[in-house]
Amino acid sequence: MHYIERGTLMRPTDLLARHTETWHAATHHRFLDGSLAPETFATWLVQDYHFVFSEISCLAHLLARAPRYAQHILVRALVALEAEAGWFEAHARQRNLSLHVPMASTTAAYRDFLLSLDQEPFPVALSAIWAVERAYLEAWMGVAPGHERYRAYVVHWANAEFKQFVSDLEQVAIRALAESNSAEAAEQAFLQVAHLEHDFWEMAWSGGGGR
Ligand code: HMH
Repeated sequence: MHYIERGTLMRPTDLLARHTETWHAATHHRFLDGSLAPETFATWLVQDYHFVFSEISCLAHLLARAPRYAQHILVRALVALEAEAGWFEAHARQRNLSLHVPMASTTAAYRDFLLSLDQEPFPVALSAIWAVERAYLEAWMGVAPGHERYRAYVVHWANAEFKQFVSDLEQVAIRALAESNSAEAAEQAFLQVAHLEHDFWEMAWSGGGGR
């Protein structure tokens, strides 16, 4: 594996081109094809609800030390995620699913990673968050409009507003990275996000077990 050298100027989108296969595995999965068992979908839903909580926590930490130019996008992200928590609660109610279920080990690993971003330089943490959001944008856009039964979920991320949000986040991450010397660490964090995203689909597919 050839990593970006220290001091190299990098845009977060360069990482997509540098790791096409890993990124493909993060954003494509049979889960997304729509022909999944209802229990598989339910597993994803309750585990992603946990994920949203971990991301809110991570973003709140990040906001506390954000430079002025990054505050707006982080506040926007937090507002969106808090609304998303309510959205998951409504869908769980509709489907009669309890959200009080233990975290799968993959969900816990993702939480640990998100919380560990607080120890990273700000540009590294921010570009990791960009990768997290970009992963869902691509995954759901890739299957839009999707099976009728799951359309409400697909369009939750496969829409112009979310696309704009990810693109705005990208601009802020570009600025943060340009002012730093963190390309190598940002690449490592990007790869961790890619692996965790893949593991998350696998976990949902295997009913919460597996990795
Ligand atoms: C696993 N990745 C996962 N869940 C999400 N909700 C997102 C990304 C987007 O916030």
